Amino acid sequence: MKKVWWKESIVYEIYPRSFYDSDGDGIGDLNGITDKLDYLEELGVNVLWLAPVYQSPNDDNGYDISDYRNIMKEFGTMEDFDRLLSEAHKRGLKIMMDLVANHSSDEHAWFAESRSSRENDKRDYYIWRDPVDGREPTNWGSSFGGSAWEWDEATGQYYLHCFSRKQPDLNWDDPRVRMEIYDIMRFWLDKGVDGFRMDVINMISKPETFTDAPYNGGRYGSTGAVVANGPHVHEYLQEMNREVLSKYDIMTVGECGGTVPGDAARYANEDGSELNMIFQFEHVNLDGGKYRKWAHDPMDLPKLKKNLAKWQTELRDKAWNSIYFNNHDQPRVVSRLGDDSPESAKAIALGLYCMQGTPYLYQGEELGMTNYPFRGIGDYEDIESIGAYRELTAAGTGDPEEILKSIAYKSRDNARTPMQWSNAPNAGFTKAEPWYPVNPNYIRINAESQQKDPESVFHFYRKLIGLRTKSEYKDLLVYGGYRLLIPEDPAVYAYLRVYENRAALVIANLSAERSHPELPEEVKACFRGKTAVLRSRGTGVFQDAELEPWEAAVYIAEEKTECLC
Ligand code: TEU
Repeated sequence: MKKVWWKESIVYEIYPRSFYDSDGDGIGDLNGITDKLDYLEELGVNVLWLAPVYQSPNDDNGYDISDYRNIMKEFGTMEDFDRLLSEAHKRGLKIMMDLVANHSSDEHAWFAESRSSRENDKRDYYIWRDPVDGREPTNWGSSFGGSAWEWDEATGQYYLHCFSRKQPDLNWDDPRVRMEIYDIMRFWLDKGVDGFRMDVINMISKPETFTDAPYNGGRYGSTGAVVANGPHVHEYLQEMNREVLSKYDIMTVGECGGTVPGDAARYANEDGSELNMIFQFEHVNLDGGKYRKWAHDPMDLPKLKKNLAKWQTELRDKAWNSIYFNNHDQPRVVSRLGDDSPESAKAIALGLYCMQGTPYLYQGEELGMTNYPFRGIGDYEDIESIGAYRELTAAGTGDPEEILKSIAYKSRDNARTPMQWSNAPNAGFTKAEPWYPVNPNYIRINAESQQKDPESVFHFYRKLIGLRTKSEYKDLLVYGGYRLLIPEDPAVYAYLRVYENRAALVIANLSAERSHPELPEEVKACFRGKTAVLRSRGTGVFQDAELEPWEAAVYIAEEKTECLC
């Protein structure tokens, strides 16, 4: 397996709107990120993924871009961006931008031209279709509720928008569109940007013919089922790689919902002809229910462990994994897999981030920031949550209280509350009225108090990151093999990592109860008496004893490990 810097990196996603407000308008900004680079350097991450910072009307908080070559006014200026990039590089921090190329904003100049007339030269930059039997061309639903088709009276056709009606899908089958996107990528890479996270990149190649999609509990067909992994997606990514990516030493990760390991082995293959890695969604969809993600059932740990193990083993030597449970679209993992306690935050982190693959942290995860205490639909800002409530209640099949409970548990707004810097008003995020409410638990959960507390979640993450990036066990944790242990245990996630003569036992009690896992004899023999190189709590010496609630540890062995392979 080739060794390379992006496999050995730890990525930290920043949602700029909620990170730090330096100019007192209640909205996070680029200078605010620059002001916090020392904090990120102390944490030990080495790549910063910026959620979109381009000009946008913010219908979907920046994922609707109206000008790909200019900075969103609320976030600052291009000079502010250049300063952030320069200051990050001075600290050895790389910057990864968020490329949103499946769709633009309807306020982009391209769409203004495309919609102006059927004969306009840019008409085919987007996807227009005639009505079928006087209505939408297919039954496809938007991810944000309603139909994926919007009627345009002026030209008598519908345009496709897999997301909001203000996010028209670009037509990647038109080579001019592809060349426009490649030019935009070169613009940012020539400024020194270190890579791209690519938004829903496996949706860019639409099917040759548009037919109805299967229903999945909603009023509309499931668009993802017919649009993901389209007929030309690999052709287009290989072209992007030849035209742009292969010419720079950068990192790329494609957001690819609806993929299985076989797909990832193509998108993120080791021969480097497409992307470095992908975000797949199987593990974060396991606790879905009748309404897809909108459920609040607890995660079934044996199901989760087997799914994680499947990706660890089936990509081995074929493609590279990303490891995540948090981002700007996911609820807080300490509320989803833990019990909001700092102990559970540490145990989850150790269990997740000792696996093979590049870890992706999300702002505030390193503090154990939790879900927000929503009171009702009026508390939400996210277009997806509001759309889901409208869609689910309109369908008339669910109890509104149950629906609200599910939305509270899974809403993307849980991840978008302002970063909690201190116990000052508004958690030190802003001196103005914040664009979105701060989680009231900031008094207890904030960076300033945790930086002073060596036992805090922050310092646990810092030590865990150091284990993967600076310690003598770096190659073991980055490149080592993986073997799942005790798959049926309902509470404990345990696995081995093996590299040359070294082995690591990673064991995490992901429950609030004491637990006594039945590890295989050969494993116990190999690690008995070893002292943990990192532990969340407990004695730190491996013995065949009960684990405390949320006890997690990493043990290393360097002899008799051959029996573990
Ligand atoms: O998300 C893709 C997507 O499918 C989202 O609906 C996401 O997977 C879902 O919310 C998780 O349950 C990307 C961006 O990450 C998201 O923020 C954007 O809203 C979306 O694309 C459109 O650009």
